[in-house]
Amino acid sequence: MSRAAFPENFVWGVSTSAYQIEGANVADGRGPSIWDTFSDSQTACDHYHRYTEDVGLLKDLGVTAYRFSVSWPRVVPGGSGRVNAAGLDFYEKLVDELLGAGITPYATLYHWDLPQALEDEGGWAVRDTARHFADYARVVHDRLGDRVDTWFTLNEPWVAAFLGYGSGIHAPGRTSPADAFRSAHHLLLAHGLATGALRAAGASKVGLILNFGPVMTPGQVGDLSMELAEEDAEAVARIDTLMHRQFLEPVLRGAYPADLLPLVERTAGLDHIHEGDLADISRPIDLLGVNYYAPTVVQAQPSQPADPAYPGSAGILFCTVPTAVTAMGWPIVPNALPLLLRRLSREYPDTQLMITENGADFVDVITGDGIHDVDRINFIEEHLRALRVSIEEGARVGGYLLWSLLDCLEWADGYQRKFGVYHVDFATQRRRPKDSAYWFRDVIKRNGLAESRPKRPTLETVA
Ligand code: GBH
Repeated sequence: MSRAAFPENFVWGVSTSAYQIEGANVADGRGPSIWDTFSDSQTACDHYHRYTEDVGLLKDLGVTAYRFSVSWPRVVPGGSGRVNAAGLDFYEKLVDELLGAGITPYATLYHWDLPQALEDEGGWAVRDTARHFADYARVVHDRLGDRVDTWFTLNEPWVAAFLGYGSGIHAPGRTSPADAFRSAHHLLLAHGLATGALRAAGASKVGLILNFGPVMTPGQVGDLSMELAEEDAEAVARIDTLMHRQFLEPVLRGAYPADLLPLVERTAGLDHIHEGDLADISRPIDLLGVNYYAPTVVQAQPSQPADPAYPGSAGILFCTVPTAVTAMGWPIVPNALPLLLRRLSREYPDTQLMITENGADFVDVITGDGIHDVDRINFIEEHLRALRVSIEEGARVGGYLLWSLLDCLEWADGYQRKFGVYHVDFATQRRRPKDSAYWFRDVIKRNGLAESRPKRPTLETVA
């Protein structure tokens, strides 16, 4: 394998999610979701009506896989009970279109769009939601299981629990630290019960996707090997437990981390964790999806109150660092990716990994001759180089799915965030490839990067 090539059969793809692209939120019997309530129903990219065109874009890119999410309220409008056949029809047509184009569909069953009817009964803070999710998983598998092999139960349960019920910056916008911890447990239980239901129905591959923001101090952003003072090491460990180990350990080792339980008990009690739950939660999975965008930068600061997205984080300051950032303000640290993959490979050596999201929001330069996004290209290129190093070191990473195919609806941030390799004009819904789309297509075609990095044009090379 050359310095820039990727392994044979490496999966190249892109990811999207239902609420961020579909629109058509009242079409064909879809029920309301918590995001319709939180931020008014949106047209997004109108993908529901333009999916054939969008599969055409995937074909142009040459991807081998496409990860999309199924909208729970489209399939089960009330969250439980009556199934909306028209909702399933849409995903069946999408999957058939993908298969016809030679693209492997990866279905995510939950990317944050909880049916509003279930939120009205307590949402993820109540246990029944987990059971309803497993029933819904079964319904989707019954229709698509003969054509979809790879299933992801949840996307980023940390975000759903702690931004939805802790800080309230995401739907349903609740701000209860106790409910955030309860939601985290019920999301894990939902994953476990759905995994059981999918297996019983004969699903071939089941996975879970977590968000990873490797935790480090400002000093470590510049020098990853830097030694930490004891209080900073404790701050890093506590945030790592809340954000990562709270999910990794129950799923992959069948137990909550010992340092998490006192934080949960103090905030929410432990009554919501029933005997037998961890056996359900730790059913074997085939694949851990890794979403990586940026590190989480913290340091000890005794006077600091807890951040509502991290209940139990009193005494820890979340820092900004003077490194290059994306338009979201997220620090660009490609070297954190090998660090993360090394850690996952060491701690969970039997787990197969896939990068299920990586990408960046930047301001695109639109001129008469195209949409120029050299910053996005550089971001992806640097992360792919880092990933290539990890694979060489032995990390079991089977693929890379870029976020995202289209500029789309960035949750609470709306439409001004641009993560797509295709530009979308939301007034006309016209899609146009950015430079990064052509660049990514070439990476896929070559199964790797060019040996030398394309230089930015300088005055001399232009002249
Ligand atoms: C992904 O989440 C989503 O899966 C996807 O839908 C979304 O469009 C994409 O990222 C781009 O944002 O400041 O406390 O929130 C990424 C979620 C965002 C979680 C950054 C951690 C920083 C901590 N991550 N966040 S906080």
